[in-house]
Amino acid sequence: MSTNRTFTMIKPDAVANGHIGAIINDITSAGFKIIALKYTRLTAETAGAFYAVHRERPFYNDLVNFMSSGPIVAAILEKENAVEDFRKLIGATDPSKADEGTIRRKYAKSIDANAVHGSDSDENAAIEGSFFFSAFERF
Ligand code: IDP
Repeated sequence: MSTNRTFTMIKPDAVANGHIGAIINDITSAGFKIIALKYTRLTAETAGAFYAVHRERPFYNDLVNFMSSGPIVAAILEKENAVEDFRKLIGATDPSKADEGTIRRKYAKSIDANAVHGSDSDENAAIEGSFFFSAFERF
């Protein structure tokens, strides 16, 4: 994946609360192009593998349970400066600390159920995009 791409998930809380359309609209309105898009569901095993980097964190088990609790939407997005600009668009991890107008501020209720994921580096964007999409799906 080139460096002008990032990876996102619309998390189970935002899917369950009916925010898929509004969140995709916010993303495309901010200038991101959708390269790949998938409605799917993580198991405890695949969520655990996706978040393996957080294995030692105290919230790891809760995070894995939450992320496998319902369907999600996974997407690869393209824009100049994608990783940094997307982190700005979603806002801080804790929605109560996220700036007004950010996706987490608008659609998230708590630090764990925080509506969206956004890759934190170009390297992780490539790894995470490949986790969900084959080379054939992310041209
Ligand atoms: P990020 O998603 O903003 O990059 P990370 O620190 O990488 O934040 O954490 C990954 C995910 O783990 C968060 O999006 C959130 O769902 C969950 N998380 C982070 N910190 C906490 C916490 O203190 N309690 C519960 N869940 C947390």
